[in-house]
Amino acid sequence: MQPIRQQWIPAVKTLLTFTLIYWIVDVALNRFAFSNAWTIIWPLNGVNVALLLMRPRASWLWMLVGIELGTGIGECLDDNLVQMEICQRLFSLTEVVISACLLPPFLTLDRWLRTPGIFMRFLAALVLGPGISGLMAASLFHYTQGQSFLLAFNNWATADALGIAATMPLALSLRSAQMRSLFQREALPRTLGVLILAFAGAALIFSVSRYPLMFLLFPLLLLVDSLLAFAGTAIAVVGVLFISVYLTDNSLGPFGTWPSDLAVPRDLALQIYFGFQLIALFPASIVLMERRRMAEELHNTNARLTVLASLDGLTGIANRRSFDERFAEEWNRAVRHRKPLALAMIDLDNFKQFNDLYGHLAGDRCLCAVADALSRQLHRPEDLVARFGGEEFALLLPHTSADGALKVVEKIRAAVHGLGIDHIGNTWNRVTVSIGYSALTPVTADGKSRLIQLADAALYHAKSGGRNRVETLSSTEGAQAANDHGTTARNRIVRILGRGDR
Ligand code: GH3
Ligand code: MG
Ligand code: MG
Repeated sequence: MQPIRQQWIPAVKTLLTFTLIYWIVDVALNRFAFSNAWTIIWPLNGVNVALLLMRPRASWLWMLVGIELGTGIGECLDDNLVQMEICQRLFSLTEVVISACLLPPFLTLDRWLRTPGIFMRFLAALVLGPGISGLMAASLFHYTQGQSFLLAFNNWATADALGIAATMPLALSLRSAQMRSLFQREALPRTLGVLILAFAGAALIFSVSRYPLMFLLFPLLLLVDSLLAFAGTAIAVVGVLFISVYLTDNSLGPFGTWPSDLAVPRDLALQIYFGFQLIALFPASIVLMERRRMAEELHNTNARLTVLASLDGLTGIANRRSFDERFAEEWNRAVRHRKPLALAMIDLDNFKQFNDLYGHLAGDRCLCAVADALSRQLHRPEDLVARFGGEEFALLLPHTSADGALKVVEKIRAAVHGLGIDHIGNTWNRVTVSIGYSALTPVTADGKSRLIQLADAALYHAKSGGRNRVETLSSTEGAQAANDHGTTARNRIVRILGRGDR
């Protein structure tokens, strides 16, 4: 009992919902819209195809029955014969099913538009669905009412094909991310502005008959596409089509004043004209969308590459290249603002031995852990820690005096010690770092290497002083060291200052 109820209740719900909605829509369209113009465009089947594409095939049956029942009731209330209406509903149902079967199922708009062969499938859906049901309808009207077969076919098939070409893209776009982005608060004025432009252009094109403005429609729709993408164009197309049908139906514009003695009648001329515009617009819209997507992808890839190129491959922190760039920037900023800049060189103690004892892979893991510990000690966004090379790291602290730098580097030294990574080849039996730092207020654009030399010399000091310690060297000490060749410590500094790579 339970499974049967579970199957039937949703089916009946679907049936009743669609019947009610389509009944109301059909009555509303017949009452309030242009009742004579349905032979030019029949908009509902495009929506129906879109609804089917959005739902699994298993649920199609009850939706279709609801759709055709609701529309049928609406049409019968409009004085149509019941038997004729039943036949027309069956033809309409055939059309919708054929078109929906020819098109890919809809999950997201972008994916749907990027289905291989989508343009050919769109074209086939436009031609075969309305074409086959048009043949059926034309036979019915020809044999029961004596209508001209060609006229009856045209009234049915071209109006439906135009409806599918215009309303299906809109119905598919309604819940897309593209559509949402068009109506976000920041984008809304632009979206409305472009749509108003399109509608005003359409009103002009289809109300003026003195000048041939019809050739302006395609460039206008392409412009809308380049500004509002597929979803925005889908809105514009439906609006423009309704404006054109309304004005033509009121005998205005190039089609409204169409000479009645021509071989091609007015409505067919408008349908052919619009049909070709829409068929040409569809692939153009896809090409523009792909172009936008590729430009976006390229931009994202470039951004990713820029980030990758600035990071150290092993530790994931900034590499030497980004250190050099940031150092130059911060140096120049410090010159402009007359602010101090501090630099620290951090070197792992006896790290060669660590590798010898534990292997290079363990050495790599240790470098990563140390890099992580260093990063966690920095709290200002402008501070930077980078892998300078090998087992050396550089720390850049803008707007920081020597006193401030001391606090940071001491925290760093303690943090690495606190990691507690075993290193029996080191005096403390764990991994430690020695740090040399220096701070100065730069006055000229050149002289960056001076700060590196001072920090490097101080690092040498820390090493010779026993390791796992921090040392500094002020600018004057550095200058004295360069002039004085007396003491061994200062000789070492001179040796470092002389190292070509710094
Ligand atoms: P000191 O305390 O004087 O700095 O001694 P040290 O052994 O750390 O210094 P030295 O310059 O003699 O050796 C540095 C070692 O760092 C050499 C190399 O084995 C190791 N090293 C450098 N880069 C890497 C790396 O990327 N991975 C690993 N595992 N080891 C590295
Ligand atoms: Mg070293
Ligand atoms: Mg070392």
